[in-house]
Amino acid sequence: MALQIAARVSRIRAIPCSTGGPLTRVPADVQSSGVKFKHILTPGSPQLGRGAATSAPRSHIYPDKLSTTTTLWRASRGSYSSIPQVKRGWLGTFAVGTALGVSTAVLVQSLHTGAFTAMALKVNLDSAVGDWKETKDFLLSLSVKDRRQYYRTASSVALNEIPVWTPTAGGPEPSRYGRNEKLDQKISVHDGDITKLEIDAIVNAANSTLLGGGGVDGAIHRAAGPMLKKECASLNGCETGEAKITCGYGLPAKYVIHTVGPIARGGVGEEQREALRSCYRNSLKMATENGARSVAFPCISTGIYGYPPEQAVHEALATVREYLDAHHDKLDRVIFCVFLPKDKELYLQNLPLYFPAEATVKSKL
Ligand code: AR6
Repeated sequence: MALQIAARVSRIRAIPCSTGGPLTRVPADVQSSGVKFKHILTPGSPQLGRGAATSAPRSHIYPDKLSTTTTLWRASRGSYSSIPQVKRGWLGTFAVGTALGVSTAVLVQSLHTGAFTAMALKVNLDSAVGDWKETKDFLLSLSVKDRRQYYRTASSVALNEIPVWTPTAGGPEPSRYGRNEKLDQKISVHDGDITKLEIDAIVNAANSTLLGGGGVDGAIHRAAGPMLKKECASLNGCETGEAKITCGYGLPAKYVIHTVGPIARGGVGEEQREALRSCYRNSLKMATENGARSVAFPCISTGIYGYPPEQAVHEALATVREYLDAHHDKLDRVIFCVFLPKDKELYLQNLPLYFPAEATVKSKL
């Protein structure tokens, strides 16, 4: 089959080029199928200039530079737009397939890839117009490299740029946990904007409507673009302590895990403590159930919801430590993303209590 295609493609190449225009090199039967090979950039197509790894070949793609198989493969990766507009693209794929004597299986495959190429042309993460499910399926099918061209931010921070925790001596208080060097390698404290992290999942400190708000929630929705709210609207809200997952859309993070922290303006009791622990536990569970191996948390509830940060840090660290003890094989990294200098200080001060330098208890790993 590959040989058949190669033979047909070489027939295309063998036609003398009389006028120099790209389509003059394509035989009449292929031209009449409606297939154009020239790259088409439509409004809402991914921005050029970003995602250097995939943007270079985006213009002037002619058949004499691509074999049919690589055209289909590239289309299936969603990275190149070498097949034309939505309607003509699918019909064209059929017509070319027939002309080339390609099997039904390949035609079905090419229809699928044609659909994804059409999707690549349609994706506009600045607009709320369009089907969030299609957009989500498309974005989740891409590799990180291919997804970069859809980021709505000019700067992002990759996982390998975030250092892991190096245990320090800590204060006089003894740790209840043992030294576990493998777990230390899975912990980071990062100060900065969570919306910039190019990791599998970031956690959102949302409210029970899941329809956006202020603080980190507002920042995540602004950075992801309006499709995020459309998907959130389909989730029927979220209870305090629970977690729900969506696509990250225009964010460098693949997923957003939305959790609702307890409101603690009236003080912290066991109910608030347990709810905050549930936020961390359920978010990690949601991550592992969806194959997300790197997760970043903001300091849930410690802003608008008024949970004292010096108390919240203990619930966060204890829950993550216990989850990692039980599920160390399912996660590569948990990042505490701190936004305020005092939160960074709190995490660095308290991490030795939960991820200590000394082996006081025998490691389970
Ligand atoms: N990156 C990382 N952390 C951030 C960012 C950011 N871009 N922006 C703020 N923070 P808050 P809550 C930190 O108020 O207390 C919303 O309206 C911030 O410094 O965002 O759980 C929701 O819709 C603080 O440490 O969340 C809810 O109605 C932490 O994020 C309500 O606020 C959490 O502060 C939730 O309140």
